Amino acid sequence: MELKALIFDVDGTLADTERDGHRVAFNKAFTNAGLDWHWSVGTYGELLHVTGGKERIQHYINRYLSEFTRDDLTGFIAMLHADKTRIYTELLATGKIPLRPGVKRLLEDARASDLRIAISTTTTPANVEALIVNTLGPQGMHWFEFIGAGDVVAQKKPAPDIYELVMEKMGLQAGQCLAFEDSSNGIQSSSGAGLRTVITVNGYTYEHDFSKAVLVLDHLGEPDYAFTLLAGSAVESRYVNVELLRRIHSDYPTLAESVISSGNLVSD
Ligand code: XBP
Ligand code: MG
Repeated sequence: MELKALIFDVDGTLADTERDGHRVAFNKAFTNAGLDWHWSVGTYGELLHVTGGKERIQHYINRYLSEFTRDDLTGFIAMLHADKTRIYTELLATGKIPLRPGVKRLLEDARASDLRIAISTTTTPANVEALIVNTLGPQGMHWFEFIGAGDVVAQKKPAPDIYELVMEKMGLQAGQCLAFEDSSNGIQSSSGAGLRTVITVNGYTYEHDFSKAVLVLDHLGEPDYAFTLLAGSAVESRYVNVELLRRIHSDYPTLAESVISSGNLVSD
């Protein structure tokens, strides 16, 4: 199948948002609510295995604060999380968190090559908009054909729901897309939806299991700032562009296609 679309995760993939963005915003929201909770860089790394901010707070209470009670705990968590979202989007507006190397260039290359682009993330829609607007400008919102974000699916990553929703909205099959992820939860979600996945690791995820990835890199690279290949074959490339992605796409069968071909059916 021909490559038609690139589907990007946001946190950790488009930008390194977790340690100095989300974590900081969670901590400020806790302080604003009069709580003495503090998520250190290390603690936050452990908490990241639970995707979704509200789910992460709930998990933290269950795991570390079994005595903590509120009449309406769900409402309390929602209030904390709304404040965290406000703080986080204000933080992004300061421009302190840039896109990762190669991201803007690859998005522009995809647009110039008529590849469709979309987003698949567990983060809150307002956070996605704040990142895009503050890095690509307001017109950046039009670059993405569909933004699948937050509570729109029954189960967040590592479930495949959000990738399945994005493909459904775009009228595409897994064999026509490539996913970009940074974490174990992310690749479980994308590969669970049958997608080939390119990984760019970060400080929180470099030791995760990426055995299902078609390519594992430290970042997407730029012509004057080569990526380091961690797994997979990038041949002589120094940076990820559409030409390389088309080659990768044709070299690797998706899960769905390999099942079809092992049943002796030919896929296009
Ligand atoms: C990202 C997340 C998000 C953010 C917080 O995962 O886990 O929960 O940390 O976002 P992924 P919210 O990159 O795999 O999508 O607080 O808005 O939920
Ligand atoms: Mg991510």
